[in-house]
Amino acid sequence: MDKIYICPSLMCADQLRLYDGIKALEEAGADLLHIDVMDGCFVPNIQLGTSLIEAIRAEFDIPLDFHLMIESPGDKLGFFPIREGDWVSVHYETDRHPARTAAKIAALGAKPLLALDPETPLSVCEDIIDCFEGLLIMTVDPGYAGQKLIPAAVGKIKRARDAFGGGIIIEADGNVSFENAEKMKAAGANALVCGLSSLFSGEYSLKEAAEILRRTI
Ligand code: S6P
Ligand code: MG
Repeated sequence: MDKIYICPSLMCADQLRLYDGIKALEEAGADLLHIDVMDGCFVPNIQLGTSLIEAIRAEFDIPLDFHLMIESPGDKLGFFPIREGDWVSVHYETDRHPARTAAKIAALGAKPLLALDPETPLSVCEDIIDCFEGLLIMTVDPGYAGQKLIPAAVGKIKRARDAFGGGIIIEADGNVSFENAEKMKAAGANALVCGLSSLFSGEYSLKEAAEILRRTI
C-alpha cells in the first residue's frame, strides 16, 4: 500500500474559477478529481450537474472519482461520462443490488467502490467485497463539506483494512484535515478526499496545501 491517492473535492473549489482551479490541482499533483453528485433525495443537497461534469471531462485528462450520493445509482450510470481509469462509488444504502451495479461500472472500464455511511456496519459488504475494487468510507454524514469527523470512522478504516487486506482501495471522505489525514493513513486509508479542511481551507494556495498534505502523509 505505497501510493496514497489525493482526490480533491471539486464541490469545495471556487465554482466561478473552476478551470483555473483544476489546472492548479493538476499541477499540484492531484491523482483524481472527486466529483460529488447529490440528488436532494438520498442527501439533503444538490451538487455537481451533468453538464458541468461533461465539460470537465472534455477539457481535462485527469481521471474522475465519481461519488454518487443518489437513489438507485445503478440505473443512472448513463448520466455520467464514465470511462476507463475512473473510480465510481455507489452507496450501499441506496442501491438494491450493489454487486450488479459494480459489474456495470467495471464493464465501463472504471473501478467500482462501495460507499458506506458512518452508521452502516462493515459487515454489510463481507459477501460482496470481491465485486468491488475498494470502499469509500464516509467519515462524516454525506451531504455537505465542512463537517466534523465522526471519530469511530477512523476505527472503521482500520477494521476494513485488517479484514479485506492490502489490495483494495480504501478512500476516506469527510474532514480530511492535515491532522486527520495522518490518522486515516495510519489506519489504512490509501485515498483521501480533500476539501475545506485541507486543500481548500483558503489558508494556503492549492500548491502549498498539497505540499503540506504530502509532507504530512
Ligand atoms: C460530502 C462529500 C464530500 C465532501 C468533502 C469535503 O458529502 O461526499 O466529498 O465534499 O468531504 O471535505 P471537507 O474537508 O470539507 O469535509
Ligand atoms: Mg464525496
